[in-house]
Amino acid sequence: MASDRPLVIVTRKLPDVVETRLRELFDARLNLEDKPFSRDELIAAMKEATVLVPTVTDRIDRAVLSQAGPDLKLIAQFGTGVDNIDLDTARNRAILVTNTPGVLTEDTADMTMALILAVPRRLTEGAALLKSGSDAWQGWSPTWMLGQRIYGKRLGIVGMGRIGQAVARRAKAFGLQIHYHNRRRVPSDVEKELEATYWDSLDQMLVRMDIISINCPHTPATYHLLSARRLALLKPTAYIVNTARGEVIDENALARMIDNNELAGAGLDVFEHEPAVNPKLLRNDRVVVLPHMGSATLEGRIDMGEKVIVNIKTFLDGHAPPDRVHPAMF
Ligand code: 8YV
Repeated sequence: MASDRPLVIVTRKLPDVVETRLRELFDARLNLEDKPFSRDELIAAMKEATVLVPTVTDRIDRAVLSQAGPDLKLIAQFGTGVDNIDLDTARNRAILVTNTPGVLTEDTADMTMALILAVPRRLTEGAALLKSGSDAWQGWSPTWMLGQRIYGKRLGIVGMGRIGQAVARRAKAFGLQIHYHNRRRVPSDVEKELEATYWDSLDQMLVRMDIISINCPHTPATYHLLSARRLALLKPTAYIVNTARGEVIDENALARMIDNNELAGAGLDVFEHEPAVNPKLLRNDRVVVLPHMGSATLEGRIDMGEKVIVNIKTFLDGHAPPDRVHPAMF
């Protein structure tokens, strides 16, 4: 017998406690196997569901949205970034989109800071060498495995939203001098707290920095914001860290420049064509790569699930869900 509760289709496996609550509240169709939906499966889900709970791995473009069924009223994204969803088409079809901002700020900032530390100090290189079991380590040497000092360097943050500010707070404690570029200048009390220097010209900031951290969303305006031309503005001793979205950097140009010693290295948690990673980046010891783990803590994923549930519940109860996404926000 069909349920009289609204059908909520979840595209990926979520933490048990989140799935249990979804089942308690809604007619929730879960993906216990965590097998990513094919495009056809996604379209089939959109035809049937009242609420879809997708993630970054579901590409909900105009063609997919155009096949949504009449019941589909809400896309409650499990994640903060919504660049996988065509927001304009969703709005034109009167489908509301929500996301999960705020709850993954600290985890993502921690991972960003970890990469800022790991790349100049050659952390993964040293760890991998020892674990390889080889006899490559003949004991301590004064000139071996030297990296670059972090303390006192200049960090340029591209995108000074919640995550950018959380990165700045951490970086300041490590003795980095904070600079940032953002569409809007942040309030002066925030600038003061972070002792942050604002650059309205991204180019002008790039030429002066020792480390760049990408913390802006991926939108049409930020696609390849770090283009080959802009990457060439960086000092050859500069490092670049990206925990935002791969599309913000021209990945091919980045890989080529690190290989050619035109840049010192990179720490990357995200990639332009995930899950594919440019083989040049994988091969290069001066590049630390992580498989999109920025928000990957159990607590974070449960908090994200809780946000999804609140968004769905308030919406189905006839209220405005707290985390509505408007195309103009991005
Ligand atoms: C998420 C993220 O894990 O929330 C985001 O925007 O990039 C990740 O940390 C993923 O996107 C979930 O959909």
